[in-house]
Parts: sequence; structure tokens; C-alpha cells
Amino acid sequence: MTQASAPGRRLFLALWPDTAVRAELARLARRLTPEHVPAANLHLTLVFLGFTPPDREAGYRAALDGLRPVPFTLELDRLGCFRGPRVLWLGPSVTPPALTALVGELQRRLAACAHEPDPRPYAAHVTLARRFSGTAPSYPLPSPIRWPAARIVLAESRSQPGGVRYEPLADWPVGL
Ligand code: 2AM
Repeated sequence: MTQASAPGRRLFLALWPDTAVRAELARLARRLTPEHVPAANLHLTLVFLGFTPPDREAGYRAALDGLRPVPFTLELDRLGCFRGPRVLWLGPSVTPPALTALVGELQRRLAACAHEPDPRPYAAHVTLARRFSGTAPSYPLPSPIRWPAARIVLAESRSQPGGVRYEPLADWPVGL
């Protein structure tokens, strides 16, 4: 007898780009490598929540109720590679204090729902490519991408035949 898998979905919180920023990120990724991720998948992870049963998801949503992040702008000017997963990423050489504070606040709120924070220090990055076979171009990027934070999204990561897709489930505006 096969056992049904427990219900739940793979979730994360991310800064979601608007159309213009997404287009800029996608243009850069396409220019850098044919192994770029689909434009629709571009985002900046804030907190990875992992596999989440429905009751836990409801708790997370309640804990994030009334979130009012302070506005900030990312200057994405630095390319790098995570060697193990062969990820090519774009990030800020200076992480805005408001972004660090936001990730801290999210972690505090989620800890109340027994979320276990990632023990690694937060590294703000946008994944531009996976299974990247090249060498990251030299730092700094000639023309940084400016990203005024506008929207935080609770997203689901779905594995599909064509590859992984990220589906926004809920969002919170920044600075309203
Ligand atoms: P990435 O930010 O390096 O691309 C959805 O899977 C998002 O959550 C992706 O952005 C992904 O990595 C990030 N992610 C996936 N697994 C993770 C993990 N175990 N720890 C932290 N972030 C993870």
C-alpha cells in the first residue's frame, strides 16, 4: 500500500520585483549566460520557510499580519557564484540596514510560530542562473540595477515538468 504524502507546500518570503526591475534583471541574466533562470522566477529571498503544512501556513500568515516594512532601495552591483549549487547571483555590495532589519523582524515574527531560522548569516542575492558553468564576471557591475523595494510576497515553489515555478500567494506592500 502506498502512503499518501502529508499535505503542505514549499514556501518562502521574498522581495518581488515590479515589471521594470524584473525586465532589467532578466536582460542582465540573459546577457550573462544561456543557463539563466526564467524571468518570471526572479526574486530576492528574505526567509526560506520550506515544506509547510496548512496549519503552520495559517500561523505564519497571522504572524505576518500588519507587516509595515520601512522603504529602502537595493543597489544591485555585485555578481558572484555559490560554488556548490553552481548559482550565479547578483547582490548589493552594501546591504541596506532597512533590509537587514526587515529580515530580523520576519524571523522574530516567524519564531513565534516555531519557525527555525537559517543559522547562516543572511546573504541578499538574486539567483540569475543555476547549474552555471562559467566564471562570475568581475566585480563591480558596470551599471548597477536600482530596485526600490515595493512588494513582499509569500510564494510557493512548485516543481513542474518544465522546471520549478514560483507562485505568489499573498503580499505586503513596502512603505505604505
Ligand atoms: P536562492 O535564493 O539561492 O535562489 C525558493 O526555492 C527560493 O528559496 C529560492 O530563491 C532559493 O534559493 C531559496 N531556497 C531554497 N532552498 C533553500 C534553503 N534550504 N535555504 C535557504 N534558501 C533556500
